[in-house]
Amino acid sequence: MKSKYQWETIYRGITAGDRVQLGRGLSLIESKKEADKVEAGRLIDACLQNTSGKSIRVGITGSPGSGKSSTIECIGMAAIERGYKVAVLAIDPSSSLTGGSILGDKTRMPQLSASKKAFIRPSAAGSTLGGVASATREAIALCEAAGYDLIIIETVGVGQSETAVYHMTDLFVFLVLPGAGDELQGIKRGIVEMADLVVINKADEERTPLAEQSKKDYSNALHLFREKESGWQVKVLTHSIFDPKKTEAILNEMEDFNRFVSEKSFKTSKRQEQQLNWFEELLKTSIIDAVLSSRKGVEAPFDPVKKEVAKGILSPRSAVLKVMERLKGELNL
Ligand SMILES: Nc1nc2c(ncn2[C@@H]2O[C@H](COP(=O)(O)OP(=O)(O)O)[C@@H](O)[C@H]2O)c(=O)[nH]1
Ligand SMILES: [Mg+2]
Repeated sequence: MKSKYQWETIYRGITAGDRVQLGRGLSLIESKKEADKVEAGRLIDACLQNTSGKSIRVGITGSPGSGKSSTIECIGMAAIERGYKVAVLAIDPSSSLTGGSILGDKTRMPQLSASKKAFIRPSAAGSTLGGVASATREAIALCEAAGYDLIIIETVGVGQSETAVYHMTDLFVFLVLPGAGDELQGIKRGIVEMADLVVINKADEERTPLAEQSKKDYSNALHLFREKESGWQVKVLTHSIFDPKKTEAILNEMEDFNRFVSEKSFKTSKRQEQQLNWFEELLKTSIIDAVLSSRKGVEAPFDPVKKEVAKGILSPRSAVLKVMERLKGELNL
């Protein structure tokens, strides 16, 4: 079966700024059809040649309801004022598992949705977080080839998607609510440690004093964390979607960060590392798939081993040794 997509046409459209072709390109990279996968690969290779070192890739995480989408609307519109083209992508593994995708978030971004300088795409479909993350990385490449130079990725689901987004962005923002200091302990502490910028959102009305207190608490706590490899000093800012000055301050901080990591070439080296990790992750899942998944009517190469493991004849440890021995032999490793 031939693919109904033609990568060169899509690529030409994307680089000419044609949003319809960008949308088609994104559908192509998510397609599960074998014929499409070849076209998709060519398209991504071509787009990767075109990704811009100038772009800023921003990941935004925070609990549901903390105001991520609303804040992205503010930052995005302010960035457009400064001449950026803004792409907003979402990662939501929970919705892709059930087959749905977050469209509701678009309603939180009415101005961006209407702007010709912005492109909003709900979460990629996929059956695993790894799959969704990989599709999102490819989406970043397509958007950059289309000239979008501020790419914002919102984590929608909870859990591991934060780490996935951290590994595909230059700048990681953690959005918290006033008074919610729990983040400084337990599992959330790991996310605070990943952050390049902490934003206390909804710093308005009766929450204003509490937001200022939280800002102090976070700033103090951050001093105790290990310094960033790049030497970047993580700041804590307050924000309210009703205060454009605060939005401007966030955008300034993002631009400062971008200058800082660009000058010291940390941005390039981090991106190269991320590319390699992405490759290794994909390779791992492909190898696992090839080894473990059964094909229709045909026994997968290691099905007999699996059966022995299930029955308790072989321990998982011995089974892995056996599989690896065979793989190494066949691959000459
Ligand atoms: N007062 C106030 N409400 C906000 C602010 N930012 C977001 N909200 C509200 O918080 C709710 C959740 O926002 P949303 O952007 O959907 O959060 P998300 O789930 O993190 O994307 C919405 O009702 C927003 O209007 C803010 O700065 N101040
Ligand atoms: Mg949202």
